[in-house]
Amino acid sequence: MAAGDYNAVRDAIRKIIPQASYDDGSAGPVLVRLAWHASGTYDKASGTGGSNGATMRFKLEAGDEANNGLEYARKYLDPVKKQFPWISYADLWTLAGVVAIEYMGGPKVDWKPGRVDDADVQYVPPNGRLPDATKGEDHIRSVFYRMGFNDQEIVALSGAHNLGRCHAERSGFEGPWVPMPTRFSNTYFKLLLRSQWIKRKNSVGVEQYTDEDNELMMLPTDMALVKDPKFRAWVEKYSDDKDAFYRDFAAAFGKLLELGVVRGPEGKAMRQYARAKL
Ligand code: DDH
Repeated sequence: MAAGDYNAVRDAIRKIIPQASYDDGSAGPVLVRLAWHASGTYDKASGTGGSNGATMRFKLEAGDEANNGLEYARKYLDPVKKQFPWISYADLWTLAGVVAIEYMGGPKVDWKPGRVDDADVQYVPPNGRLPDATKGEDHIRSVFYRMGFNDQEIVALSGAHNLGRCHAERSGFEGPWVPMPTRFSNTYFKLLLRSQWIKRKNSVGVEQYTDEDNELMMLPTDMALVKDPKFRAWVEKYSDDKDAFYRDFAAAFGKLLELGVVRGPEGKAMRQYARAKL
């Protein structure tokens, strides 16, 4: 297989998405979360964090409790890496998110290769940069503004909770947000606005919001999106206008994967050692 044949890599990723013995028969959602957590450590002010360097290869970052469960995503991608040893982990993890979104019926997200795995353990960003689901709108803003996102982009990105589920043993929360968690859609926004959400303790004693039947859930941070008037305006927009959501999600997710990726003239990412060193 020719080095640089990203279409062949995309095909191989599509093949590992159906996983009969895993969540809802699909590795798609956890692959999306891997791409997001690999990128969402970015800090605009210092230029540190982000997908370049694939620092989640190191225990120090993989062990951040926010990353619990992402070992499944990395494990599913191992055979793809073996098949295409020339692709960097940083490119593979981000590309897998993009392929999974499209596979599950979501929009096409622009993706560019060129990330490198040159970072060593000293480039691991501090634990705790990813959002904490027990918190509210101020916390959400401080985390996403740090990356360089605005309110509209925050809500668009949050629409990824149309996919997948929470696992008590990973995050303390449990259950899916929507009835079809392996189909990309704007149902999450519709449910946020239309359902009666009841605060309840789940099976491990953690407070979350559930529907009347206790089948679907919302995190405290999800509820903050309807409580805060500025966020809520975007939730209403994306609930009514699926095309706008798909377009804005694709733009914001594409931007997320590029955070901190500084490319040289040939498109290959360069680590800005002086700035990035923590
Ligand atoms: Fe999320 N997310 N997320 N999320 N997320 C969880 C699962 C998934 C927060 C907390 C959690 C985004 C934003 C936030 C996905 C994608 C994205 C879980 C459950 C928690 C907790 C983990 C587990 O138990 O396995 C919080 C807080 C925020 C926030 O914005 C404040 C964003 C921006 C994305 C994105 O992809 C752009 C996906 C997909 C999942 C489902 C994973 C799975 O295994 O299924």
